[in-house]
Amino acid sequence: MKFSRRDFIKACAVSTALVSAGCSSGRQPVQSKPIDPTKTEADKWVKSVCRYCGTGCGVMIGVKNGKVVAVKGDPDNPVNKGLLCAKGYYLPQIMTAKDRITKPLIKKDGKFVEASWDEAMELITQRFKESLDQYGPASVGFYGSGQTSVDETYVANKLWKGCFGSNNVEGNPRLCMASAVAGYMTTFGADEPMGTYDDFEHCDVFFIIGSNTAEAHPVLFSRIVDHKRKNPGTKIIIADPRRHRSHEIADSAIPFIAGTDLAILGAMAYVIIEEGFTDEEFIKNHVCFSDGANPITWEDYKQHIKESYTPEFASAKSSIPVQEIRKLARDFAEPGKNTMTLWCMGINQRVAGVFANNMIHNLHLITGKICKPGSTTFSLTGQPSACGSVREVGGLSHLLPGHRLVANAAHREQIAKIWGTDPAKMAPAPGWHTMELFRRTVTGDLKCLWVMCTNPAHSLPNATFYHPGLEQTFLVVSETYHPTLTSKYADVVLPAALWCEKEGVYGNTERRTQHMAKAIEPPGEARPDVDALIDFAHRMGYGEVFPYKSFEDVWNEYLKCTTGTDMELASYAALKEAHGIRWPVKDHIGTEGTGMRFVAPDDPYVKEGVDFYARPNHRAQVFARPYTEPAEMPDKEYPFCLTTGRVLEHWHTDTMTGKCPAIMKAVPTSFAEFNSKDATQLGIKEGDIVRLVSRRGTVELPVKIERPGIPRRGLIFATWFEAERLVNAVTTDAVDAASKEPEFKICAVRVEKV
Ligand SMILES: Nc1nc2c(c(=O)[nH]1)N[C@H]1C(S)=C(S)[C@@H](COP(=O)(O)OP(=O)(O)OC[C@H]3O[C@@H](n4cnc5c(=O)[nH]c(N)nc54)[C@H](O)[C@@H]3O)O[C@H]1N2
Ligand SMILES: Nc1nc2c(c(=O)[nH]1)N[C@H]1C(S)=C(S)[C@@H](COP(=O)(O)OP(=O)(O)OC[C@H]3O[C@@H](n4cnc5c(=O)[nH]c(N)nc54)[C@H](O)[C@@H]3O)O[C@H]1N2
Ligand code: SF4
Ligand SMILES: [Mo]
Repeated sequence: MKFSRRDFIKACAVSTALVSAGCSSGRQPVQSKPIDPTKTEADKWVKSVCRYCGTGCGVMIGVKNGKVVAVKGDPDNPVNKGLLCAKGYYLPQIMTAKDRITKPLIKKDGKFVEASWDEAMELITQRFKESLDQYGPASVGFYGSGQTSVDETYVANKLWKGCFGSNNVEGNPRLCMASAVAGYMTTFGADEPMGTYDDFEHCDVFFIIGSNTAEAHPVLFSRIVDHKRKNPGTKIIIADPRRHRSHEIADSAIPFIAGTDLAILGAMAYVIIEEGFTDEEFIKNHVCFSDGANPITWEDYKQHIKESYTPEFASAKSSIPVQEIRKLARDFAEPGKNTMTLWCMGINQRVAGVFANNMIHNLHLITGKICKPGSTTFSLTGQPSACGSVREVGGLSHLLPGHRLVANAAHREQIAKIWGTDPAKMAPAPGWHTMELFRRTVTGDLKCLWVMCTNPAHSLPNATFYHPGLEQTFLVVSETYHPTLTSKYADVVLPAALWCEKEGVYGNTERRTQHMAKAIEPPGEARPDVDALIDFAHRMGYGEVFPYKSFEDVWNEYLKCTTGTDMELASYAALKEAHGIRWPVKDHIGTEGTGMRFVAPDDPYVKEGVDFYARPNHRAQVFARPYTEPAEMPDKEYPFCLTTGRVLEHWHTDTMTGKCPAIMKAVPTSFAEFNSKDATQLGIKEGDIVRLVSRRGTVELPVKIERPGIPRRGLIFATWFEAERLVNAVTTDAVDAASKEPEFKICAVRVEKV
């Protein structure tokens, strides 16, 4: 008998949350009991954090005879209170996979041969030195990840920006959270959500747009489900062009045409203004208005909305009837109710991603549904430490640690002082953003690139265009497995210690910084990534400013970068003890940290009431943003819209979840999911193979019809975890002008039968 995805989820599902919320049985995404594959009692349990998503579930790692034998939810962690999803429970299986690399590899005559660490590091050092001498600082880059530990990005950032004078430090959060960062920065003057998961339990209306929370943030979804079960009046509205698992608890669905969000969000503002749902007092005290370049008035903004976003216009663009748009706005703005908006990649991975983020914040600001428990704008972060290790550490080409900017001379001075480096060495101009960095591998301007904890040959949009660049660049890949699509292009592959084989710190979506203890030894000669970076710094002649003997040493230096900033972090001792602490910590010593930001008494920087202190005038900005189309909409030649995304079981490029037999049985291959009417019209059926063709490339995928989700007509949903079926050969690398985040969520394709 074939083991189906349904069987898999059934087998994992112990939680009653979804069932009691009235959802169909057998599709529960979370479990409350550990699966212990070996049924062996562990010798010891080590406190840590799940390796995967930005939810940041606390885990207890069971160790026996130096091996991880089980993982269970940490009952004392307030994030998940003991729950985990299937990916969390199967973590032990990723540790021992056959393709773990245990020795450095060097490519000689096109073939990988094993080498000593010394030989590998000497080669890297020689090539970087040559490049810096001949071509200058911009010729060397670092491409990191929201899955590294804080110390790893911190050390790389310091070496590149502080010592080499190169701001070409980027990471995969550019593909993911950049639009959310730019949205928070422009609207509130400060990055990261101001609310926390605690808001879920106070919320009356959840507006979920462009997030498949049930599959991508399953444990958070279970908290929402639980809350709704206890408070049946809780409304859940899901706006998404594809019906997915999260819809099982939805009270209403807004299945608009992909790419037309701005019309919906703008028309919601229209109805809110027209029907008098605005909070004039809040606006008067805490809000200002901008057209993107200059300040405007509340009246100007209202005029802009009136002219640009009538419900009729939105209806024509999105296909949602005017009355439904009006109802959506009324539900969102209902007086006396607390409203939260949750969003993820459906909003961020768009060429209008920053505008969409601003327009979500706008709705909360003009209705005053913000800065109250259960009323907030809450962008869901994808990776476990995109916030902690990249946004906070400053691991992007325009950032410095502690929410500072490379373009700010005072910020450069402050950081150079802590680093013990020469501020004059630091470049004032931001480096190349991710897509530009990889484009420069193709043009040959970037000579050396170090890739750590990410798989860009697989995960970049329009990926095959960049493969020749990876081939010709001197490429160092720090990886746990080999081969991956990226490591194949490497000149040197460095074997990395994985997750609990090293100590570390992650920072999750709700500003919670969490310590992860080392539980076991890495296999063979694999080393923590940070060790390789510190070794490299010494070989490059900067040993004096990299004197660290322990993880704690790195943390203590980084801590100085956060002191006195809006993101003051906790001491190392406190982190080791706690089940996560939310910044800013400041006076909240010995507690869980700050709950809601910008509000007294939670936020230690606010004396009274609400204060958007991160903006010079202490007011959040409402932006008048023009309607903007995606870069590529369907046309005669490419009549379908392709969107790409996730399933619960798999993680990104599948290097880890692909090691779990039960997961592979449940979801063995990437697939293209069709609306049944489109399938009939195309003459294709379940299981057929189709070729998706875009202006950039092709991919062949097996067809699924209206499962696991239901895309609206004209939309195809494809998963992209499989290396053999490279969906990113098809996607577009068009980017948002401000955030430089690519539009993974929308491109035009045609369908060919194979
Ligand atoms: N199981 C699992 N969980 C994960 C991950 C994983 O790989 N696997 N990865 C993590 C990471 S890094 C991330 S970034 C998150 C991503 O989490 P999500 O963003 O929730 O997941 P996706 O499936 O990428 O896309 C979300 C939704 O965007 C919708 N969408 C497509 N086009 C549009 C549009 O035009 N407008 C709107 N509003 N929506 C649209 C899709 O229909 C889809 O339902 O997941 C995190 N969690
Ligand atoms: N089509 C399409 N493409 C997308 C997206 C989409 O929605 N659609 N989403 C984008 C988003 S939001 C994201 S975040 C990216 C993610 O894309 P990637 O970051 O490229 O994907 P991962 O598979 O998470 O890659 C992590 C790599 O690090 C390795 N690894 C694991 N642990 C360690 C470690 O401790 N050290 C080292 N050195 N290596 C380690 C893993 O084996 C794996 O190869 O993909 C983007 N690409
Ligand atoms: S919800 Fe995310 S953090 Fe929690 S167990 Fe699942 S993958 Fe891990
Ligand atoms: Mo992501």
